[in-house]
Amino acid sequence: MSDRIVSTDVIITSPGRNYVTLKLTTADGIVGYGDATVNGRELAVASYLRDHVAPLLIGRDPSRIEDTWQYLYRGAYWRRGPITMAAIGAVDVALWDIHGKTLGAPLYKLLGGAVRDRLLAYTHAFAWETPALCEAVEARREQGFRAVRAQFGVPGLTTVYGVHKDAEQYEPATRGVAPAEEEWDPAAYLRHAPTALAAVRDHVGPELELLHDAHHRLTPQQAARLGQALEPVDLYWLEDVTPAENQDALRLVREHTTTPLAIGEVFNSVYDLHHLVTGQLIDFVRAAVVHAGGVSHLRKILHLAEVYQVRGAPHGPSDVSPVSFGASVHLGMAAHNIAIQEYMGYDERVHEVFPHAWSYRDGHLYPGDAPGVGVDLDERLASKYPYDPAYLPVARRLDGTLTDW
Ligand code: GCO
Ligand code: MG
Repeated sequence: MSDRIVSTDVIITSPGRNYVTLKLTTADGIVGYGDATVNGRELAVASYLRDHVAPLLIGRDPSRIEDTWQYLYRGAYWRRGPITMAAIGAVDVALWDIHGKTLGAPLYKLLGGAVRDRLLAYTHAFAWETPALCEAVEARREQGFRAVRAQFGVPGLTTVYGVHKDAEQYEPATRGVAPAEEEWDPAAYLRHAPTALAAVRDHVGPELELLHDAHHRLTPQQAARLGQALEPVDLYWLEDVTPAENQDALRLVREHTTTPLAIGEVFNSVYDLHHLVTGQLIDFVRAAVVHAGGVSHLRKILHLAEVYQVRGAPHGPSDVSPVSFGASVHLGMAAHNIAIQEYMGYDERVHEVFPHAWSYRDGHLYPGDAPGVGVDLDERLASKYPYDPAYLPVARRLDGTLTDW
């Protein structure tokens, strides 16, 4: 007789930042974990799982991964959206984890096996001033990274998202019951960005891959100008230039620049990006295992993208837990058109709470050969870090109007 799911648990822990983890246990005692973290909306997805999904899982055959995905997606009248898709993603990853443990095989072997020996990673570097930014990027290269995202301060502003003035790592969310407020001025940014990034390119030479993230804050015309101005810098990509809802914006940007474009960390399903892919308006799709319905759905997105020579580059900030990060590394090992995986890195406490088989070495990621996803949860340690509200900041332009994410 096939195995059955007998219990479900949703565990929220905050070892430096909040994570939501789904734990499924089968009658045979096999445990699978899935990540359901939605930065700043953790309790909403935990409730979706506890109140609306967990009761449907009891008694199910855990090997029916695709059927369970279809049941949770098509069976719910209210489809898509970040909370629903993160919840489905958590179930999907937990089921793949159980499947791998049942068969004694690492996830990437179940996804068709390795198509590469190692997965290229990129990380973040930032500094307020340009000389310090050049050093920060160089320091990342010395740590072995071959691809680095560079973010900088803007003269005239006092704050810029992702650029902390006195910290080596930045954490996207800040503690508290309401978002912090930052400043934003597209004109000041556009005046400064080409000079800052050109200085970094001069400093590091031609080989290091450089990336930059505009965090959805430009109009199509501003984005097109920026893309053009950055062509001599030879970026690996320019990310999230315009708000994700207005997809036609990218047509205008595309028509005016050969700078490669990446978008999609806020996309939840193939329906959010199919026009971008089929219209060949982007070069990289950044959807993540956790936010785009798990391994099963991200794989479908990648298959569509493959037809149009659009490559995958999954989101991997600190707010993607080591569980779905691990699943992403397995997928990156097995999916031919994944180009690169973002690896922001984790606080030491996070590595302790989520012991994992995946590893980083010399600019690359390795999934490891533990069965399933190969990431555990130390529940005793996790319970020492209770949920602590934290939010992404919001930004206002200099006249006080709220700007886009
Ligand atoms: C990235 C991102 C992050 C996000 C954050 C939101 O490219 O890694 O843009 O910094 O803003 O993950 O939760
Ligand atoms: Mg980004």
